[in-house]
Amino acid sequence: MTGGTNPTPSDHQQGTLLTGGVVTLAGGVGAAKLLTGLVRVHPPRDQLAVVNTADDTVLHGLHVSPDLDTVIYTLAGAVNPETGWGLAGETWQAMEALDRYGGITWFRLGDRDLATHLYRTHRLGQGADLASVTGEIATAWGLELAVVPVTNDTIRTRITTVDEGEIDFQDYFVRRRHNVTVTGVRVAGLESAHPAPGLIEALTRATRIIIAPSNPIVSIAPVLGVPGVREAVAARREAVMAVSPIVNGAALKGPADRLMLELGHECSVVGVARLYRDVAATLVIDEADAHLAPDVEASGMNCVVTHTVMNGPEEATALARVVLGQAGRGRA
Ligand code: FO1
Repeated sequence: MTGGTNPTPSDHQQGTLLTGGVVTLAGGVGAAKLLTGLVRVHPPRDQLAVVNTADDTVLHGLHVSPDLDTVIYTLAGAVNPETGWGLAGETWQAMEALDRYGGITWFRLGDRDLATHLYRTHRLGQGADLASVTGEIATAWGLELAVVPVTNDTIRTRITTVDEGEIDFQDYFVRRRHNVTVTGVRVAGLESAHPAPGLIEALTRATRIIIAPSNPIVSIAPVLGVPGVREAVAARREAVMAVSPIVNGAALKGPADRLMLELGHECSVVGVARLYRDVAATLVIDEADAHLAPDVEASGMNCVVTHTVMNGPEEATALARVVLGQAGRGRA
């Protein structure tokens, strides 16, 4: 049973037609913001967002892909501006009804957002792969930029905590509000995962590869960790520009700062440079960290200093121009 007619993604939306162009490695909210700028300054049909799926989870039997949905909803102009995830103007009647049964309500799925998870789960159950279903969802939201999961295979971030041992990522991130001490992070399923179809070719041909200002440990590391992806990105190192998610020693959103410290990394743009220097030639840092530019360069990366905090589309667009227009050294 199919119901209606499923959206037909273009070949580009399937990630197969990219003949150059811009590839962005993406987590959720920070990446989505930068992408809103990138589509304003470079043709979206010449761009591919490669999105982390290690945050994905199954709740109520439904496959939820938070980072994919955050990127799609944001680019469609439909995201909840207060949270950065979920849909604007959402209602919560299903969660209220679920509460009656004592069902899982700590991970809040809005009424309209639920339709995305119902559709995705149904299509996966029909045998479609995640990249195809993502292409259908992105097409239905009117996106021209291609959005692909890094892999069609199941990868899941597992967090080792001091008090409770290993727990699921969303258990850590949402249920415990990442307010626990972490001693380790691993991504289950990585070793046997395959890059999404067309991804390695896209990385090989890209004119520019951008590492979005996403969490380097739980968003970008799973993307780079899919076998073949890190090697393909490193082979294009000179074309790779990373944007630091750490500004003035702190993460703008989420637990990247705390995680970096707990896992033994310096929580600064220099710590970020040490994580990315093997795969990226250039690190874009915020003006607040301008004094650390020499240390970033000493660690082996070119450094571009500019305004990186994106509070709206204008700032995202300005950052996108820097990321696309300046590959060399010095200040923007
Ligand atoms: N984040 C929360 O902090 N609380 C939630 O209840 C929540 C629900 C949710 C539903 C759908 C979705 O796509 C994302 C959702 N997120 C929620 C965000 C999310 O899980 C995290 O921000 C990411 O996984 C980290 O990138």
